[in-house]
Amino acid sequence: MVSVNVGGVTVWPGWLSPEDQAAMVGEIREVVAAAPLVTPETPRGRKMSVKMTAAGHFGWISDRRGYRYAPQHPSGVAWPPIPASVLAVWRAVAGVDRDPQCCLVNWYAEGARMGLHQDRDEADFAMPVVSISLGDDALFRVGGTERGGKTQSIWLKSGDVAVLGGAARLAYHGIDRVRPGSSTLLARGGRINLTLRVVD
Ligand code: MD3
Ligand code: FE
Repeated sequence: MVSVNVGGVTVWPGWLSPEDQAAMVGEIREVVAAAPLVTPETPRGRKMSVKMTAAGHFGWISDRRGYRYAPQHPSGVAWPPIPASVLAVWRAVAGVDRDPQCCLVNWYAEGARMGLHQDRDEADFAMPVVSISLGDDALFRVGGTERGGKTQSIWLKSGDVAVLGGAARLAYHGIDRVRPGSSTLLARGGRINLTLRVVD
């Protein structure tokens, strides 16, 4: 298996076989059945284009009161457990002795995007973030640790795993666009991104 380094981010193209991807999507559908996707609202009242839910001890939520990690889905139910197949990816690539406490599920329909941001709501930036891409290709952009710096772009494809650690942990990053029809994994199209994190 050969990795690619983009702006300090390590990407493992095709880490998951098509069979493993299909099985993982089945497990994520169970997560979504227990903890339905929500359209997060920013504290300023704008709706995000990505729908979200989570598994694990914490989920990341955003609403008019602000954004934060929370131990429950907005409906009040506990987040379902992180699927075993997802946990296995973390244990293979994260290189740390802790397990993730959050598996954030980002669901991109056609036209959804995620603006450049830093992930800094976690307590320990020595802990990496691991990302798993499923479904349609996405144009991922990563820059430096300061807003407005140079950026690099790479297409993330279904089955790719990215490890965001070291200096890249606080890099600005986002998803510019998703390429409709580029994968047959999801019957109705779109993209799922899973991010695994240690939170506290
Ligand atoms: C680089 N998600 O959930 S995953 C997010 O594809 C998020 O849904 C994107 O950014 C997505 O916060 C990108 C790749 C990723 C995740 C975390 C990072 C890249 C990162 C943290 C630091 C640097
Ligand atoms: Fe992020």
